Amino acid sequence: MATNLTPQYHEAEEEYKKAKTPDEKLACLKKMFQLVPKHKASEKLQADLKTKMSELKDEIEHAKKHPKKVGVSYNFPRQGAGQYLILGAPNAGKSRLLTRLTRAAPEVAAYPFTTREPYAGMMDWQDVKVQLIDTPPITVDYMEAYVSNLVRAADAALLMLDLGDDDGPFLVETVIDRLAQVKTMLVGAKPATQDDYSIQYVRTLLVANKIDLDGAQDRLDIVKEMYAAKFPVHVIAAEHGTGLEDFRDAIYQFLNVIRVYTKQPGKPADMTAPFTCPIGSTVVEMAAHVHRDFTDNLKSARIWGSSVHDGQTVGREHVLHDRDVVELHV
Ligand SMILES: Nc1nc2c(ncn2[C@@H]2O[C@H](COP(=O)(O)OP(=O)(O)OP(=O)(O)O)[C@@H](O)[C@H]2O)c(=O)[nH]1
Ligand SMILES: [Mg+2]
Repeated sequence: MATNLTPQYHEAEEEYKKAKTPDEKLACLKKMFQLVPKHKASEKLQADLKTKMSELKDEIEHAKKHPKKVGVSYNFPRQGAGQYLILGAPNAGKSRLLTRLTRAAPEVAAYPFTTREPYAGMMDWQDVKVQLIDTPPITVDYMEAYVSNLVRAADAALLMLDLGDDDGPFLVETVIDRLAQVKTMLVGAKPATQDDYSIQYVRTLLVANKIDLDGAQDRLDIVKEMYAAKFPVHVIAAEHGTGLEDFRDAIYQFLNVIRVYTKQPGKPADMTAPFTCPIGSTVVEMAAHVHRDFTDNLKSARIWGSSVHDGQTVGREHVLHDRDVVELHV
């Protein structure tokens, strides 16, 4: 027996085929169901449409109860002499610190969970720059999934502690624990040997902030007792700039890098833009930063600096010092 479907039904069916979301599909199916002539010959079609509508309703309900987690990720290519992540509990002053040390302007506010996304800035130190990245806070219940990846990729971390809050020292412990759960260990110094290579150790300075507030000195005593053996502790008041100049030095020094300036034969050195490389780097290791080809082609170098006679010729394996001027020869 013929079902005799109307052109309107076929139109609705075409719409259904083009529909993208479950809600759109359901709307089309309802329309189709209304347009099906209700007689014996169309019973099977009516039953099919009902089944499809019921399945879609289930799908929509399920999606409402279990929203898909949209994974956010951030990627900050390292810039300057090194990259630090600023970490800590809510309201510790992470964003304020970034505004004091760089020209970045993240929101700073007197309530927790102000920062929702990472925010990068460049800190000047003498003739180099250090990259600092502010992050959303970490608590027992809250840590953005991408934060641990950022920490693992960074050269080091600044762990901020609020000396204005009795819980400050303990909230920092939570931050350390949360990261440790995902095999990201904040440490003052990396262990000499490592058995478990899935663990990433990240060298960290503990930053005791808000020393200007009442009771901060007493809390600092507790902080030192809890953490001084584990991390270098720096005391500041980011809001007022207290201790920031020494802290700026400490941030650079902790990277353990040296500056090296390059010069072309017969020309003065470019003293404006040093290369930075790890303390203990050799001439050839440094040259690889300048250009990959030097790794194979470099024959020797002439050096001007504190540890050599001016213009002394050295081999590829000569160890460099901070502020050396290097002329590379192929
Ligand atoms: N008294 C005092 N207040 C400070 C100091 N540093 C920051 N604050 C204040 O502390 C509050 C929180 O500062 P933020 O920099 O927004 O803190 P945060 O750690 O980024 O906070 P979240 O983004 O929520 O994690 C603001 O009201 C700041 O002005 C300080 O050294 N002393
Ligand atoms: Mg913030």
